[in-house]
Amino acid sequence: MTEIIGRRIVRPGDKYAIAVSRFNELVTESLLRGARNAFSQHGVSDADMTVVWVPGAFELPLVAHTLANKRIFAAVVTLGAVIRGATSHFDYVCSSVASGVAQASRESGVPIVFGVLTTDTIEQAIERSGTKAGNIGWDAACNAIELADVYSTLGSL
Ligand code: INI
Repeated sequence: MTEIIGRRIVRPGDKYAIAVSRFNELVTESLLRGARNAFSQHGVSDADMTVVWVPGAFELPLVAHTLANKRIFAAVVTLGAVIRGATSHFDYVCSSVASGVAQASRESGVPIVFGVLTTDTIEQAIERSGTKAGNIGWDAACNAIELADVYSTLGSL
């Protein structure tokens, strides 16, 4: 029989960490709410969620890496909002966060989900943080649950 790996099942007692940046807090607060709601609705208790605030998205990779290396979280979610301004700062922050999160995940072997909005405008960010284009925080938490299940199953093959 074919073994299918990759469902969305929360194992009782699994803990999840969320690293969220304060920059553009209007947006990131909503992303955090979406992520927490998704975890709750999949059966993760408040006590099994750890939330760490950092100043900006640039700080997310190191905190995510540190959380992952604690070996107590089934997965880590990063949440942030990088919104294009008049300078090239946006590009540096975006590329650093994206590659930093990917590297942290590879180095730790723990799934770290990229829930960082990178948009041209504040309107686009608001649309993706709980209004007409969904909530990327919710999506990130669902992805974390799915990946935690995948890696746990792969580990026991
Ligand atoms: N941080 C963000 O999370 N979003 C942004 O849009 C942003 N912009 O545009 O500057 C931003 N900058 C701060 C950066 O993430 C660091 O916190 C800061 O450079 C200190 O290291």
